Order: sequence, then C-alpha cells, then structure tokens
Amino acid sequence: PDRPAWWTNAVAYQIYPRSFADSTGSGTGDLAGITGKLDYLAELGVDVIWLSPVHQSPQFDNGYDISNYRKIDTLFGSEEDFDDLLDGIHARGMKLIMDLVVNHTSSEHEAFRESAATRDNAERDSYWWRDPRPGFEPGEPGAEPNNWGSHFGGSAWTYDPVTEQYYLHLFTPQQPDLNWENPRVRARVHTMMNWWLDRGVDGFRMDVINFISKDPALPDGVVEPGGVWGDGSPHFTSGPRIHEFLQEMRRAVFAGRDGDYLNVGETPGATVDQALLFTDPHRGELDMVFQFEHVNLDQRPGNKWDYRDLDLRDLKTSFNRWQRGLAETGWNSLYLGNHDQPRHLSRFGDDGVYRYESATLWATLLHLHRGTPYVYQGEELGMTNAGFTSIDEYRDVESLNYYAEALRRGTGAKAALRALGAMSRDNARTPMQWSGQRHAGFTSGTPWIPVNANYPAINAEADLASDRSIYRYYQRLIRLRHESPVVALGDFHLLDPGHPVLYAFRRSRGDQQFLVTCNVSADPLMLPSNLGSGDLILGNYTDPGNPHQLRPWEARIMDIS
Ligand code: TEU
Repeated sequence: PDRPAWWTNAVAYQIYPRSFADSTGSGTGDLAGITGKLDYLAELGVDVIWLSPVHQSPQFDNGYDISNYRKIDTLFGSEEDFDDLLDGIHARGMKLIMDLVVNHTSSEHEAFRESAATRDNAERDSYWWRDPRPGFEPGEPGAEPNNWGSHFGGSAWTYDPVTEQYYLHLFTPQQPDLNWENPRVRARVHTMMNWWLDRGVDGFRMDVINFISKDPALPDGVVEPGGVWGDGSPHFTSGPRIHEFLQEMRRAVFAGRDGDYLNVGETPGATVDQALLFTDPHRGELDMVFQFEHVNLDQRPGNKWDYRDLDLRDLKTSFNRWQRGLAETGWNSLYLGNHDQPRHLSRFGDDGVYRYESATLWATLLHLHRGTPYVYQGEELGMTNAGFTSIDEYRDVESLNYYAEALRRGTGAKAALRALGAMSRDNARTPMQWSGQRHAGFTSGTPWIPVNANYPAINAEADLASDRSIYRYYQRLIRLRHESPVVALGDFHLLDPGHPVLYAFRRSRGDQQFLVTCNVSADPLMLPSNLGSGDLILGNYTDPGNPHQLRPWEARIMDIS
C-alpha cells in the first residue's frame, strides 16, 4: 500500500495576521510580529501555519478582497518581512500555507477596473456581467439579473452605470466574482500560484473554492417564505465544472513538483460525497477540505443569527458520518473554530468556571478524531468570545450589515446585539492575549478592534505559568498525534451515539486500541460499564478519580489494547 501522506500526523495552526502580534505600534498585527512569535508556535508543536491573507487589499473584508496577488499589503510589512517570516518558519521545521482567494478579487484589482471600464475590453469576460432584467429600470429593485442574495446581505448584483450592466458578487460589492469559464482567468491563477510556490510557500488554503464553477445560466434561487433573496447556492456550490477546474489546477501547478505540499479547500455546503471526490488522491484535486456541517448544527439553515444550543447527538451523527465517509479514501480536516466562527469555547463549552476543563475537553475530542486538526490562534489559551456590548466595538462587514438590516426590519438593537455577541465573526478576531500588560501585549498603539476585557486573566503568560495550562495540554495532544500511529491513522468507531452528553469513541489500528471518553456537561456522569477500564494516556484532571465516573467536562484518552 501507499505510504501515508505526511500530513496524516500533522497539526496546523491558523494565524489571522491583523490580530496576532503588532511589531510597529500601528494597532494592526503584522508579519514581523508573527516572526517574533515563531518559537511560541514551534514549541506548541504545530507543523503547518496557515496565514489568512496578507496580500495587497483595500481591506473591505479584512484581506479576503485582494487587489494585487503578488504584493504584500504594506499594512502587514514589506516583501522582506514576508521572506524573513517564511525563512523563520522553515528554519524551525514548519511549513507555511497561504490563503488563496480566487473565487473573487477586489474591485480595485487591475483586471476588474479594466473589466468595468467598457463592454468590449479584453477583461470584460473575466467577471460576470449581465443586463438588467427586461421590463425593469436599471438599478431599481427587481432589475437584478437574478434573485441571488449575497452572503453579507443584499443582492449579489451591483449595477454599474458606466457600462449599464450588473456584476456578480457572492460577498460584498467590493468582491466581484471571477468568471472561471474564461480560460485566461484560470491560467492567470495558475501562474500566480506557481509564483508563490517558487517563492517557497508550501501550499494553499483555498477560499470558497467549491464556489468557482457556476451554472452559466445563473438561474434564480428558491426564496424562503418571508425572505427577500433567492438561495443561489445550488447553482454555484460544486458547480458543473468544479472537478475539471481543480484537476486542471493540480496539473498546472503541482504536476512537475515534488515536495511536501498541502492544499486544503474551504468548501461551505460540501457533502461527504463531494468531499470524497475532492480528496481522493487518485483524482488529483485537493488534499482535504474544510466542511461546514458541524458548525451549522446550532442554527437555522442559511441564517446563523437564528441560533440555538448545540445538541451533542447531532454533532456525533455528523462527525461520525464524515469519519466513516472518508475512512477508506480521502481525508478529513478537523476544526472547531476559525476567523469566521465564534470562539468554540464560548459556543460549545463553558467559558467561566470550567474554562480549563471544557477547553481541554473539546481539544481532546477533536484531536483524537482521524484527520488533520487545525488550531485557530488563541484557542490554545482558552480565549473566549469578544464580550462586546456596543455596535461601536464591531468591525466586521458581515456584522455591521446584519445590524443595520436587523434595525431596518424592526429587530430591536438589544436583540441584534445579543445575536452578534453569540455569532459575530469578530468574536474570534479580537487581538491575541499575550500578557496582562496594556492591550494584552498585542500592540503599543491602539488596537484596530478592542482587546477582550478578560485579558488580565486570560493570556499566554498567565496560561504558561499555570499548572492548568491549556497550551501545555495542546502540546501533549499534538505530540500524541506525532508519536502515535493509532491517533493519526486508526479506524474510528463511535460509541453510544444516542447519549445526550457522553461523547465516546474507539480508535484502533492493528492490535492497538485507544478509548476516548468525554463528559460534555458540567454534571458528573456515570460511565457505561464497558467504558471504564484501561491505562490513562492523557486526561484533563490531574488525579485519576473514579474510573466509572467522569467529572464535569472531564476527558480521558485510554489505552485499551
Ligand atoms: O468564508 C466563506 C464563507 O462561507 C463565509 O460566508 C462564512 O461562512 C461566513 O463568514 C460565516 O458567516 C471565506 C472566508 O473565510 C471569509 O473570511 C471571507 O469573508 C469569505 O470567504 C469571502 O472571501
């Protein structure tokens, strides 16, 4: 059989540069700031660093709107700062993957400016331009070429009076969608990717990569009862040519290279069956994908602001289906949080009394699955939701749009702020809490977004000095994956699927067997009689306790071989 891929026992760490570490006092994190923290990351033990975008950008969506793909935004430092960072990462035996945002560009990208200038220029067809709907005055409601809503509110179309047509943008109007039907668009993306690999990076995290192939007819989507906009996603998610485009990209960029690269696709709405196609190594598409099923379980489909508590049984059902679906072919990536999700500790755990226990429980639960775990900056310190109480503290375009829209629709400010407090992306975008000093040691200037008020208690310095260090616990989990083939490669067997608070599973490989038991609650829990015994490998309580009972938020990894 083939040797397992190098990333099967690797752990990745996501950095959101503007909130990681500021070396200049500008208030925004930067590349030199990251370079200054590389020992912190190397000691944690991570193998791969994924950097959210640092390319030149007007920053309407914090860099997910790129105006020049081959330039570092001066906000984050110089070209040299980037090369220094890359060298520093490689010198410590780690790898760097870049965000690849190519479903759309910034509206300030040269190609879009040209595209928008006249109807007959060479770039016109690099984006999606369409006439107003017949019978409507251009620009008036209903004149949009179809009824799709944008992910961040409003129509997915913006009218441009210069050429009297609309252009498509699945996100903000400053993020026009590229037309991947145009072979020149694809070739240009390939050339750009090659340029980054030649510069020394180790792969890509591909932003909404399953949105790049659209049904060129752009049919209307279904409108929910009471809704305004149609759901276009069936017409752009895993569209007709998606596999062709990804295979072509693989050939054009990676065919002639041998090296330990990593390509992970961000794929909202992907099903297990689609993920199997994306990650089957023999098809030559992606190495793994970020699927969204588990982070959508606590909300009404299509409306994250309509949220509820997670039912653990739903999570077990979902994770189990993904574990089984990609058991023979393909590979999972594992995550609980990122820069688009609220802090999982606040969302699924207890960010108060049982902060240490629930942070380490969720880490244990996730890292003991089969797949490549991703740690989002700050989760290794038990960072929590932002705790903002005023709209003035929010920065994210999605949050600000939601708030304005909620007020327009008569949702009270209080209710809207409550929803933001639970679900806003800014919850995970507050600055890293390095120390108890001013601004948590993140900056000497004024931070671009407020620091979480809990920084005097929750910060790296305090965590590392504590005998209940969350960082040290992550270190152990990461080491376990590096050293233990059963963690990296073992089969996954879910136990007790119907139990409301017990998350238990076995991992097995040859004659090695691990048992993981997690009490996802603040109440003591009697274990079923078959789940008690074994040798404790790692747990989040120091004294062994009663083998037949789990304490609040207790997690245990046992060797039961
Ligand atoms: O996110 C894609 C995505 O699906 C988002 O709509 C996400 O689900 C949403 O933020 C949750 O409310 C990627 C990036 O990760 C995100 O930061 C960008 O804003 C987006 O693409 C556009 O590039």
